[in-house]
Amino acid sequence: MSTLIDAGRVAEHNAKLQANLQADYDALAGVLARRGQDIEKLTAAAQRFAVALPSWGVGTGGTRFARFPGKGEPRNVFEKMEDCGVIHQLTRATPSVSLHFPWDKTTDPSALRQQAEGYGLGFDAVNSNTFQDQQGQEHSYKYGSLTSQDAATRAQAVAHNIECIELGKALGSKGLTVWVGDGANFPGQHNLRGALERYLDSARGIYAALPDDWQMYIEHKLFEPAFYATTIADWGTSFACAQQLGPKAKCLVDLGHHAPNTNIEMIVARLAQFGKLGGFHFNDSKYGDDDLDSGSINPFQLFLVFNELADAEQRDGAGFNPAYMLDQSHNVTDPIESLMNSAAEVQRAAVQAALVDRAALKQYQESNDALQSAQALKQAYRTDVSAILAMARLRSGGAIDPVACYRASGYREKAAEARPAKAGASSSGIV
Ligand SMILES: [Mn+2]
Repeated sequence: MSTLIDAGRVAEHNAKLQANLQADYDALAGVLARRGQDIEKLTAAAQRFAVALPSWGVGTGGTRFARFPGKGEPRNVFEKMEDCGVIHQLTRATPSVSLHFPWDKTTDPSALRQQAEGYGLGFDAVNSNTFQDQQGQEHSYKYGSLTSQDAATRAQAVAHNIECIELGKALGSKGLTVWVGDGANFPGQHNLRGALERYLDSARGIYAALPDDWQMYIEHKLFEPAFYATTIADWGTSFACAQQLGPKAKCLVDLGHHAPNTNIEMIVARLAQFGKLGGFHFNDSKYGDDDLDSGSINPFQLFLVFNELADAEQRDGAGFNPAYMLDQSHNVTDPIESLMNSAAEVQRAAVQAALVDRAALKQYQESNDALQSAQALKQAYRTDVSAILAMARLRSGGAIDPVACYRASGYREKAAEARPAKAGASSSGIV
């Protein structure tokens, strides 16, 4: 694998930190051993953990008001892959990239695939985009895409999704994520049932084009840009559509796409129970679809989501395999640093969930011991597993402290020189 940051630099960085890490790791191993847990198993599981990077996340995002670009932002999909390559080189937890079309469209998919392989990267689900008009597009999505009142507009949106499948096939992807902003801004603007009927009719056209080993992820979102009634607003609608479409259609849970205080872990449990949990877009939120860094606002919620995933894995075995992806907008940080941190925060929640003593928890639950049930979760959540994450990175060839290593490498400064800002560069930001 070719490395974007000199491998010698990473080794030098690790050499400085390794003795302290070993001491922390040994101390944690002792704590966990007293609880009957083997740290080596947890570290091996952390090494297997993988979350996909969003290609749109390596550029600076923005809000409805402004975007303040950073230096050295990638200007095309190949430069985005370089940044993703750095993130994976240092974290070893992000071996795939989720592309967004047409933003990431290339006329040379084999070159893109080759570049990705060089960095040890593959391609996760591809994303279609019918929430904005593209240059030269015949029919506008101003009043909807898959749900448009106009048959030709719907056909255009279906054709775009099928094109995404074709592009994904050329890259080795196995999934299509479909999110539409379709909906109404005013009561009465849409016939609510009619809009969903049109959505399903269009979605059937996309589903029919899916290869047998592909999945279609239906992403719901409560509101925005439709501020009165989004057609696919909640997990119930997503679930109903996934059931209507067939076994290859599943629900995608974006953590920011719910009303405040929604019990997201319960949604996860429900979807897992009925075999329709397709995957995640991880991020964090305070008020709405804030697209903040994973674990930055409510790390306990992230842990509780992974607690349900650990439970589902125990019940359903290897067949339970939801797709993990990050979906964030980085407005005030270096996107590479945010993505490295976020991958580690999701990985942290997964390791913490693996610490839960499930047999003890079951006993507490069966004896209605509410206090100890909650404590069983809290004990796992309060355990600082940072040494496990760092050891997993070290053993997999990454950096003990990815952000420190990245900053010392001067990668951003070099990128700023090599990538002068270009008008109309490939889009990044909020999805
Ligand atoms: Mn999303």
